[in-house]
Amino acid sequence: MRSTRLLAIGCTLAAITALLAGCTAAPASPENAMPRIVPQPATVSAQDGGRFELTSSSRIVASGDGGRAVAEFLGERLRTATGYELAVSDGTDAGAHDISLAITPDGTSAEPEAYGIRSSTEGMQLTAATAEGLFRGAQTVRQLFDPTIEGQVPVQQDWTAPAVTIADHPRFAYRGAGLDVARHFFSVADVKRYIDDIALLKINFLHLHLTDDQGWRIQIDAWPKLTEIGGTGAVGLASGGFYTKADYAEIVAYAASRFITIVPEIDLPGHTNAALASYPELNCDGVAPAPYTGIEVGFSSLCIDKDVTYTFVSDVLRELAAMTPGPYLHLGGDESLSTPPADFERFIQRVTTDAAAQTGKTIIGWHEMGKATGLPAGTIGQYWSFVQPQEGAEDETRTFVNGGGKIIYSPADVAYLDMIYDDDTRFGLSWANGPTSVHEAYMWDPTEIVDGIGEKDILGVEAPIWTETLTNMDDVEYMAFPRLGSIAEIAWSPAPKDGKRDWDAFAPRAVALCNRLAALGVGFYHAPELPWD
Ligand code: TNX
Repeated sequence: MRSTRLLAIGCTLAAITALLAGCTAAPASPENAMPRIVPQPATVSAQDGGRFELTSSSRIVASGDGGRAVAEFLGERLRTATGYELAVSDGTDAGAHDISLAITPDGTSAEPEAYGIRSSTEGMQLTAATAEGLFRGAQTVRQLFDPTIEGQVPVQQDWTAPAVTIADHPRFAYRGAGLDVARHFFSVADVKRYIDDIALLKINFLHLHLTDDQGWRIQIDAWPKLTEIGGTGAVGLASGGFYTKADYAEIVAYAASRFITIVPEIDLPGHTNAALASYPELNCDGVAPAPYTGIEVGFSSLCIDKDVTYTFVSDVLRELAAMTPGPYLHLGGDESLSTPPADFERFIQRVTTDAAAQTGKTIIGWHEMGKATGLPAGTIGQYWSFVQPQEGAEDETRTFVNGGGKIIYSPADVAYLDMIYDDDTRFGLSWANGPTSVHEAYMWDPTEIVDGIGEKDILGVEAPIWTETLTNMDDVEYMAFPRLGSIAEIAWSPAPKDGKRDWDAFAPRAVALCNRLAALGVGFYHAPELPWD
């Protein structure tokens, strides 16, 4: 009785508001039913008819190699808030209230991450040619339901999804998030938490910045003091830490369960104070510097003319490659401001063609690596200059493409998640053209940065998060969200029509993302430019 009356008052108020606004309430149209998904799928069409409904007897029905694991993942996400059992079963006999996940090889394996969804009163069907495609599609399935479905306690409400047909695939093969575990150390549990966060946005690479002046975070058996000495500190008074090989394997495996590949970075030849402090013989003068706990960059360098430098690099890269199943090793190469330019070029050329080449991995380097000639064909450049390139950045970036490689775009003024949002942000840096709003993080396109580098030359987009000022995962999540949503959409969704990105279409979806993060217990920045509901 009471709720009917409240409903009646609510309807009357809505009618009065509509009258005052000089218009009548819009009829329910397919448009109104559009689900709010980040990143926006390639095509979504709303269908007539009723909504798909989950009930207490709904099942998740899986078929195909690897389908069951994705079904378990989805079930785990949806069980707590619904309070439903959502039993996973093998087969194809799904009913009208079941979600079916099917791997159906269709000969189009050229696009392994593509998937399709049909949802209606007849059931919800997710199909893909690979388990990976199914997993990406499962992130969309989550977002077809109200954000509260991600809640950590049971919630009493109906759980329905709009009737839609979705066909989706990524624009770029590489959609990355970067995490600096060197300035501050993040535990295995922290990294797993971030992996879960980024998986929702269909991110498929996690770049771990494992070494820097302040810390060396990965066990290397041939050089144990790297972690014994170089792993102990961090920025300021924070304590350090490092990953044993078992820890690293655990991270790699957890990421793989979310179809995310780890890209390890050993930053060379600058950003190496932690290594230099661990082994005096790596220094030109044979004297180990003190550990570093500040946040300056550009003061350290390996000794380019010593043979031991190359033994060191070769041992580190060999061990790192052996523990990394993914195709890439990142060798850094940025801000080597205290390495004389000729020495820098000689070092990069020697290391990339010898020790790194011997690992069999594809090398990624920050775009300054493009100063060196003779990079192995196919070396990938990661661009960190601005949307308006700084001097030299364009030529350096083109070097990789001229050598048959591709580019990952991480323009610092729009894609660095450690930049402050506004002047009140309580941590973060501002060197990359000041604050970076969610809007700025969204309104750019990787094809518009370096002349001559177009869609086919671009491997993808990555949003790094540097941790000079970020000490824990709450800080990291606050800086990442919702801006990582902006970046993920640039990386996954089709190129904007006529080159124009539609902020007004994105903004309500960013709000839905934040609501979902809130239900998940993930922190985010309450951006004033978003249309909060
Ligand atoms: C630049 S640009 C860096 C990092 C810092 C970051 C802080 C580049 C590849 N490196 O060393 O942590 O700025 O925003």
